[in-house]
Amino acid sequence: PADLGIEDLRTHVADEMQRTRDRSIALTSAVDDDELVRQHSPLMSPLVWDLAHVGSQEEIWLVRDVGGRQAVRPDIDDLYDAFQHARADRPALPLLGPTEARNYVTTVRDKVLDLLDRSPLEGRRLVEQAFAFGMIVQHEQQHDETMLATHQLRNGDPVLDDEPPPAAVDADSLPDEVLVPGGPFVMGTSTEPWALDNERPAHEVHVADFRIDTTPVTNGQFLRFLDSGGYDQPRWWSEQGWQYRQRADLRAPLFWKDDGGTWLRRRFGHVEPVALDEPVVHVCFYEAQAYANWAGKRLPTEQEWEKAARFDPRSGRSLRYPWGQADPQQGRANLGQRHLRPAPAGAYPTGAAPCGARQLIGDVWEWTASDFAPYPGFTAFPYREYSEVFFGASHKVLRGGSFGTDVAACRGTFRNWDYPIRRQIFAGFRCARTPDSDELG
Ligand code: AVJ
Ligand code: FE
Repeated sequence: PADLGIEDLRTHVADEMQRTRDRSIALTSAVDDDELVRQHSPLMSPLVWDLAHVGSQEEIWLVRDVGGRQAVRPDIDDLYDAFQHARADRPALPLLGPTEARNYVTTVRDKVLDLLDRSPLEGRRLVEQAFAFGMIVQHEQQHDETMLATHQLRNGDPVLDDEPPPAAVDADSLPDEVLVPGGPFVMGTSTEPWALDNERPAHEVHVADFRIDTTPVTNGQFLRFLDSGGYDQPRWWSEQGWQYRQRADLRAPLFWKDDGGTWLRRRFGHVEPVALDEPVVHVCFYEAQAYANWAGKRLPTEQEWEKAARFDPRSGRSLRYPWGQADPQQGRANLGQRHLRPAPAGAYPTGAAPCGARQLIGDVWEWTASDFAPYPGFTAFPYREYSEVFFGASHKVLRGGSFGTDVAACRGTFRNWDYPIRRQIFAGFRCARTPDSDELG
C-alpha cells in the first residue's frame, strides 16, 4: 500500500475491511446463537465477545481517534477492554447479545466507511491515518484467528468448510536442514506500512552460522519422540517445562487421542488419524523445546528465524517474504483459513526462502527460543497496551503465521507472542542447531 495514490489507498482499505468483516461474519454465523454466547473453553472468550470487541476497537481508534466523531457506545468500552476482564470471566458480563453485537459492528463500520470517504487522508497525517485503518484490519483478523481457535476447541459437528491443501511433491528429495551462513542482516522494518510497533525499527543484527530444519517438525517426527518416552523423561525438558508437563499431565499434543495404539485427532468437529507427514500443531513451547533437546538440536532464536526467512545473500538485503517482495498469493503459502490444516511438510516449493527452507510463512506458527522484547529504538504506537506491556520473560515469540492467519496480518517481520504453556493456538515449530566446527568448509 505504500506506493498507492490516495484513491487507490481508500479502495484498498475499504476492500480489506470488507474482506475481513466477511470472515468475522462467517465465523460467527456458522454456529447458532446459543453457541455464540457460550464459553467453549476457559481459555477463550465467547465468540460474541470477540465480535463486539473488534467493533469496539474500531470505534475507539477510527470513529473517535482518527475521525474525531461522537462516540457510538461509550457505555460499553469497559466490557470490551481486554485488560479489564480475563477471558474466563467474560461470559458472566452483561455483553451485547448476538443481534445487538451484529448491529453494533455494522453501525460502527458504516461510520468508518463514511469517514474514509470524507477524510482528507492527506498531508503529514496520511501515513498515520492509513496505519490506523491497517491496524484495525489486522486486529480484526487476529481475532478471527482467535475465533478459529475457539471453533477448534468447541465440541460438536463440523460447521466450517475448507479444501484440501496441496501435496508435498518433492518432499523426499529435500535435505533435513539448510545452512545459513553467519554475518549481519537487517531485522525488522521501518518501511512496511502496516507493520506494528513491535516490528520496528529496521536494525542490523549479527547472526553466527546456523542450520535450520527445511520444514516444520512433522507429526511422524514428533511421534518418535513420544514413542521413545520423551514425555516421561525429565532430561529432555527444561525445569519449568517439566513442572508444567507434570502439572498439566501432558502426554501428547492437544486434541490427540490414543485409540488403542493408533493416534486420532479431533479437528474442527472431525475425527481423523494423525497424518505423519503434516507439521505438528497444538504443542506448547515446552513440548517444542523438549523435542528439540531430544533431537540433539534447539529452537531457533527469533533472529535466526527471521534471517532464514528474509535474508537474500545475492543482494545482501532482507526480503518482505521468503519468496521476495510480492504479497502472498495462493500457491506460495498456506494462509487465510482456505485450508483448515497445515499442508504436508515440503509443500509450497515456490514459497521457499533463499536458504531453501520451506513453509516459514503459513501452515503453523513456529515457537522460537526468544522472549518477546523491544527492538533497539522501539517506540510504543499507538498505545502501550498493544505490545509494550507484554515485553519480558513471560512471553515467547512465535513467527510465520498459520493456516488460520490472514495475509493482512502476516509478514516476514510479523511477531506473535504467547505464554510458553499455550497449546490452543495453531503453533508448531522447527529446530535449529549450531554447526560443529568440522562441518564448515
Ligand atoms: C498478538 C495475537 C498476541 O490476540 O492477544 C488482539 C493480538 N492484541 N487484540 C492477542 C491482539 C489486541 C494479540 N496477539
Ligand atoms: Fe483485541
